[in-house]
Amino acid sequence: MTVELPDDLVDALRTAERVVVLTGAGISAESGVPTFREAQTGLWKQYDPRELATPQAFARNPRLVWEWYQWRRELIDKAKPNPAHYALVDLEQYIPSFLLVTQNIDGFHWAAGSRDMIELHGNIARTKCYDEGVLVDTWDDDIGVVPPHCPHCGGHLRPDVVWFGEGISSHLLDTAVEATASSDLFLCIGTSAVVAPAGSFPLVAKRNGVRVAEINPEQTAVSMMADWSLREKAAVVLPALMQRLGLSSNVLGGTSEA
Ligand code: BV8
Repeated sequence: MTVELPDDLVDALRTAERVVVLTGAGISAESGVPTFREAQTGLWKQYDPRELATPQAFARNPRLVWEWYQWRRELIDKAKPNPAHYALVDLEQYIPSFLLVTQNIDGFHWAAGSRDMIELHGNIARTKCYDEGVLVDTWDDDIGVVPPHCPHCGGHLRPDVVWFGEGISSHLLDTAVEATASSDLFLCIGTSAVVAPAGSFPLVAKRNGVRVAEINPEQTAVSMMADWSLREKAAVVLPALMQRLGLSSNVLGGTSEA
């Protein structure tokens, strides 16, 4: 599929020294993982993710929230990174100073090979004790105890993700904001930008005179402020951008589902 790429965006990428990329659920859409906007399926159809991804929901019904994350883990385990994830690995190797900030908890960027990255909202593959906050790798998986209990203190285990209403590590936040403010170019990919504080990063870029490119099939609040707004899927645009830059090694390793 051919896609129109603005020459000045390609030139900006060619000459950029420092690039920051923000990704959201949309970059994993072509891996088959539903975004937060899309209606959930099956049993979970009746729930709004933002109602389940909260400490209050877990306090009210820990079993329901734990099982929702188990369902999502199974979805993610069956899926894999797509060409958009691999294209960002190419870009990381091409740009002198690069930082990927993802809102996603699916681990696909790391699996694709990204390393200069921040998982702002945690990672669904990690589990921690709700009470102690420490990561837990193994626990008694005796059937019927859902959520499982922490082997140290007996409290509930929970996914190591940031729920709505929970704070984000100030170190990660400061790193993301400082990198954004001092970058030459900010790419905003597959996010509705409605969730704070990540959704405000494009504005941080603009306020610091950094040009912003958005890749999203739909218009978002970022679209009006973006210097380029590419209304297209990430797994189509990113590989095409990399090929214009003469980079396409990793992309061939990606899936061909785009
Ligand atoms: C914080 C982990 C300080 C969990 C996530 C009132 C009370 C309390 C809090 C608030 C409040 N009002 C605002 C807040 C702050 C709150 C917030 O933003 N709420 C929202 C609902 C308004 N934020 C927080 O609480 C954050 N912490 O602010 O701390 C604080 C503390 C206490 C009280 C106040 C403030 C923590 C936020 C982290 C939440 N955890 N994930 C989990 O996943 O289970 S966020 C979660 O939702 C996802 O990780 C994801 O990041 C986010 C959804 O956003 P997107 O990634 O953009 O996904 P979405 O589906 O929305 O959009 C997908 C886009 O992709 C679409 O635009 C679509 O067009 C596009 N797309 C589709 N296909 C493609 C594509 N693009 C490209 N290619 C394609 N093929």
